[in-house]
Amino acid sequence: MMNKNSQLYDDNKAACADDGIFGLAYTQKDARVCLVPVPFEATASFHLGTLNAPQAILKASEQLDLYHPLAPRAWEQGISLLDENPNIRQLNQTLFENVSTLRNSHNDSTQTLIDHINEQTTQLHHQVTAQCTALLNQNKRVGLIGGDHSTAWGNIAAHVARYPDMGILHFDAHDDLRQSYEGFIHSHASIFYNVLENLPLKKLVSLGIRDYCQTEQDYAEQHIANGRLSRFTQDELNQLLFKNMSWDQCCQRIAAELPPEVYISLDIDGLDPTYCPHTGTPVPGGLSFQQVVYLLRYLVQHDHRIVGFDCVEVGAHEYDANVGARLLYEMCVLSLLS
Ligand SMILES: [Mn+2]
Repeated sequence: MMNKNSQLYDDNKAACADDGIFGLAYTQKDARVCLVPVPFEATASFHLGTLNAPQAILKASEQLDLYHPLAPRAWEQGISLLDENPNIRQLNQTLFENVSTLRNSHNDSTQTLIDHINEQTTQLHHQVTAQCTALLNQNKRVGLIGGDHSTAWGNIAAHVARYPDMGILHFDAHDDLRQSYEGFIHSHASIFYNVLENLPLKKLVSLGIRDYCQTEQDYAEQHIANGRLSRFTQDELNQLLFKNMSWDQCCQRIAAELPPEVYISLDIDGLDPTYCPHTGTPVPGGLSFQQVVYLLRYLVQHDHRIVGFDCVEVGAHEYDANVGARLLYEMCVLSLLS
């Protein structure tokens, strides 16, 4: 049955972000996919600006045409970007000032301030987890838009509870396996350490990794040995690709590591920074846009279901947001196929 909003949408008219993301006038109530913005990056360590990604992606989403070769009419099930919670942006500002104070100080009050930041980010995570859980309980598909990678926690925690057998496919230049970074337990560089330590996630498959430390390597080896982690570093992928393995064959190997239900955690810096020059921590030599799209489509064409996703670390510049909006749309549509 055609949704009333699909009758309002005219693909020969320029879309307007004022109507809603991708020019679609759905609300939380009538959309099957709900997108939760988390404008937060207080502990980001290099480029700033990813907290404005949800708004930048909304604006860039005007440019997309909605036809998708695997699911031309999937969008009629509805996609809606929810309103930002103004308290998150306020918290980001306050904690950002705390973090700046910390980075410039060398006295004994440091630990108290670190403890305060850790408490506040824990509360933020609880709040986002509750919001995502409530949406899943309404049978929505839930995507999260960061912010830095730490913001993904709430959506990941909600999905692991709802889909206990799911695996996570994680695109990133970094492992994000540090046990805190600069004292911040919820640093963007610690998201998957926290996931593996604190959630009963069965399988994490990380892809595109090319900037990591010895401690992360050791930690990764430990979880590769116990079967919870599969890791395709960029160097390992290059070894295959440069010696005549096709990307399709690589996708087959990656898909074989994943259970049928898959959550996508897309740190845009997994792509080559030519696609995301203003991301938080760009690293040259990453995946191409078409490799990422091909792999996502490969999964749904080979017995996998995309049950949830996040899109994080997108820089709030027009081009970065254009790339981010297109990958976000891809994940929205593919998650609607099941
Ligand atoms: Mn990351």
